[in-house]
Amino acid sequence: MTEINSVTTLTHDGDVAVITLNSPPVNALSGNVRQGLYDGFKAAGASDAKAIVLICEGRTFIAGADISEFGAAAGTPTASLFDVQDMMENAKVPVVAAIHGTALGGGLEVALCAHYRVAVPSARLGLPEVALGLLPGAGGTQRLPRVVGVETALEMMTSGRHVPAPEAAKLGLVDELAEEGKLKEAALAFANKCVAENKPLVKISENNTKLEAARGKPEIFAAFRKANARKFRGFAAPEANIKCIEAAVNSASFDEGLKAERKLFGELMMGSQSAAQRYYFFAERQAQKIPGIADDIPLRPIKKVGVIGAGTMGGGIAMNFANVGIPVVIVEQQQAPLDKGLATIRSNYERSRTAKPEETAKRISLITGSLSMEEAFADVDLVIEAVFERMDIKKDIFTKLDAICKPGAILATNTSGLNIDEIASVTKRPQDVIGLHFFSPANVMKLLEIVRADHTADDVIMTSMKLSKQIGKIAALVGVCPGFVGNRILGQRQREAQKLVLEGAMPWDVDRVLYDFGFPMGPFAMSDLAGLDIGWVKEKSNGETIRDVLCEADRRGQKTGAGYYDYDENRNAQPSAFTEKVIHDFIVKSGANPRKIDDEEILERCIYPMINEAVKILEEGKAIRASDIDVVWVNGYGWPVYRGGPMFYGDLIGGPAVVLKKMQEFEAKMGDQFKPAALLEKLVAEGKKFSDLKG
Ligand code: 3H9
Repeated sequence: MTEINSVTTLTHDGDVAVITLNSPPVNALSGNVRQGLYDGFKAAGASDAKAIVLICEGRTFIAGADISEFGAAAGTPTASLFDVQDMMENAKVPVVAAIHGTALGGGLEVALCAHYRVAVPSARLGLPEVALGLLPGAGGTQRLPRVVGVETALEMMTSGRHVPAPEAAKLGLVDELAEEGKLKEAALAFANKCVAENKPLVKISENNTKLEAARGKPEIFAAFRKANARKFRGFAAPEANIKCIEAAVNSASFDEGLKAERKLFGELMMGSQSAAQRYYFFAERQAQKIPGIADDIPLRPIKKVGVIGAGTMGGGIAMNFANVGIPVVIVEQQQAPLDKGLATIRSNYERSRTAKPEETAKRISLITGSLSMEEAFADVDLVIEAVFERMDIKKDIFTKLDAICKPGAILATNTSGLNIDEIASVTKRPQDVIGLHFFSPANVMKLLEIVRADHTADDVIMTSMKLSKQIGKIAALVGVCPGFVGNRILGQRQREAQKLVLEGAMPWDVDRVLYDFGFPMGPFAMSDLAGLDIGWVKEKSNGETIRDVLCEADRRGQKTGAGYYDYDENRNAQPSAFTEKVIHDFIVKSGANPRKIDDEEILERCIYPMINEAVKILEEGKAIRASDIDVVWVNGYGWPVYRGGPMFYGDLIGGPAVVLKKMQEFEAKMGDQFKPAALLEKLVAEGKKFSDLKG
């Protein structure tokens, strides 16, 4: 065995040279890895090997370029990725990439420079750069369509989807599927076969057949853009990816296409969107790390889950666990709501069709119902209460759970704002009590706020964090305070949106500004969708608010064909003269003069107080770090990921000094609600950024 460098070895197995990469955690293409590959291929090429296999150790094949190197100061000069690819593609003997885990981004781009690819069925291949606000910058945009065709390349590159190896084999990306656990043997056998059969050294860059099929057909691209316009709205990277594939089709040569790719890659890399998306990639992973709790702390096994409440929330929560094979028992007080809840779960599964019918049936069978907490919860490892938001009811439930559940069971509440310390206080085991705040619909929404109460044990927190990953959620650990992190910040935006309307802006002006910022919809459109009558009581309504008047006129949102907006039969929204008059009358009645409010003020009034509130949350220790706040807002509230989250955005627009100045200006004009956080002033005094709040 020759040690090429600290992450690369070269061995020989008969006629085959084997280059093995081992750079945990994911064999990303750091300078060291690139140099190891370059030197490894050089040494293998200089040996008398008749074929070369590239294989990786650890959990995965190369998962891409090393994202942490992007934008960082250049270190010691090393071989570039292009040098490595050149060496592979132009090797004089067949090169076989042996793929397990994931071959992503630059990893797949390396594999596409091998002459052949062998993969285990569990492997996944893809070009997910779009999710980082980028495009494949190492020839992937030119090679992928040459293998899979233009339409598939468009879909793969703009979605970033990780394609399972069996599908990749059908697409021509993988030449042979190996038996699971026998990758090396299969790759060696394939390499020997190449030698024995004198197989050609396939260079993808030289095969234009699939591109020619799309030449002179601009309608392919036009149709793709049109079909995905909504999905791509606001993002720069999908369009740049499409342009690269167009360049592949229309360029006179591979190299000319590569030049277009280089140029567009550089533009994206320098832009703020990719900076935000790359930041966000690490933010999500950082959120899993809890200072003061070891990552390898022994976890509590969660083999069975109980849920209290078969409503929309309880049902959605239960589905998350059944989806990963964990049995769930739901308890309700009455048979009728239990039956209704279970029926809703069944129909949700049948409607969503995300799994094969037999898998769907299995998931449904994992969710059972009961009318008795005593019977259902004696052996559960985790119970999640999802009932009506009333402290007395919750306390009653937790008193019972304390008596029923086995020692060590985690007792969780899904409250979206009640004091969890108070709930825990009725039990003799407050260390086992935690908040698991799911967002509605709980089987769909990615965010999970994990709420640490005063006495919550470390292993309960870590078990919840790991469990959230298992059920496909993105979690952030927050502290007990009204609204926790997400809703507390939302409260600021909602308040300002309402106030702006009472000063002269129309709901559709506010909505448009926030929509253009990148939110999926503004607060008034959102109210119409959810129903204006949530929490509205007809008998008590006395026209005190705009909402009261709209509901009294039976304008209760989309479901009644009117709310803040008028809706046609296809639920298309139109500004409403009725609403405009209601607002006008309110302003006149208050004795104020409506004023023209420009878009800039709308945005600043909605966004700056959110940033200020986030800083207050950090000041009070209710979130660990600034980036956790961004994880909450991107995942749970539709903050556009290409703007990173409220904290990243705060730095992008000039940092704490700019936000402080604006808050002071608003405070002087409009009072206490805009009082700057003390920590905001401290950050400015110390010349720090929001991103410096790292916990
Ligand atoms: C690219 O390739 C550009 C090229 O086209 C052109 C170049 C010229 N770099 O997610 P996990 C870390 S762009 C650096 O928790 P999993 C991650 O931060 C890249 N670090 O594990 C974490 O660190 P820590 C295209 C990376 O099993 C640890 O590895 N590729 C990278 O749930 C474990 O990660 C991608 O976009 C990286 N590329 O999922 C793939 N990847 O433990 C990005 C991971 O300190 N990666 N880390 O927190 C992924 O999608 C997932 O990490 C993967 C594993 C599916 C691989």
